[in-house]
Amino acid sequence: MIDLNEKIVQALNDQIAYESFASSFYLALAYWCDDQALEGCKKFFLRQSDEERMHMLKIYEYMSESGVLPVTPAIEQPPVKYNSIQEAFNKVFEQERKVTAAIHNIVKMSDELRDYNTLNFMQWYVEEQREEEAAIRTILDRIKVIGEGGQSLYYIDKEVEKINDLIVAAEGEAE
Ligand code: OFO
Repeated sequence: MIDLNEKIVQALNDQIAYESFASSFYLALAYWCDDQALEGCKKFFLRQSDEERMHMLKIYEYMSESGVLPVTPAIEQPPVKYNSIQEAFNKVFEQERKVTAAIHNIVKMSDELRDYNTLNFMQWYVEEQREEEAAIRTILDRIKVIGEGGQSLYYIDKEVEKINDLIVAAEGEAE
């Protein structure tokens, strides 16, 4: 059993809430995409929703292994509708930037408190966020290149599906 500082326990519980919200946020996005007939984007967001749940569960396990009872957060209502796919991905980027900032904050705190277990545990999240932000940046760049012509939504959806397939393949190789 590891002793966790109270501030770290609070920050980890907050992180559980952020990951839980991220999972619901992506689930809501997946079904907004379904409603817009954007099947590629739906796949991307469904996979992302599952990943965020897994991020959340990893923190439960870490806390539990450290002898701390994790707090299951209340469910916050994510947005239901967007005006465009561009707007949706911009919101996704904003959301991930917030999560990255929270993760970096735990890293900084654990370093200051010389909690090397938490510092080590959080490294995985630092890398995961870097990868997620990079994927979303790529999508936002493709959306810009494709522009707003007649069939742009069709091409955006295909591009997002391709990026999703690459992520799934890379995850398969990493296992
Ligand atoms: Fe993308 O939020 Fe988890 O870590």
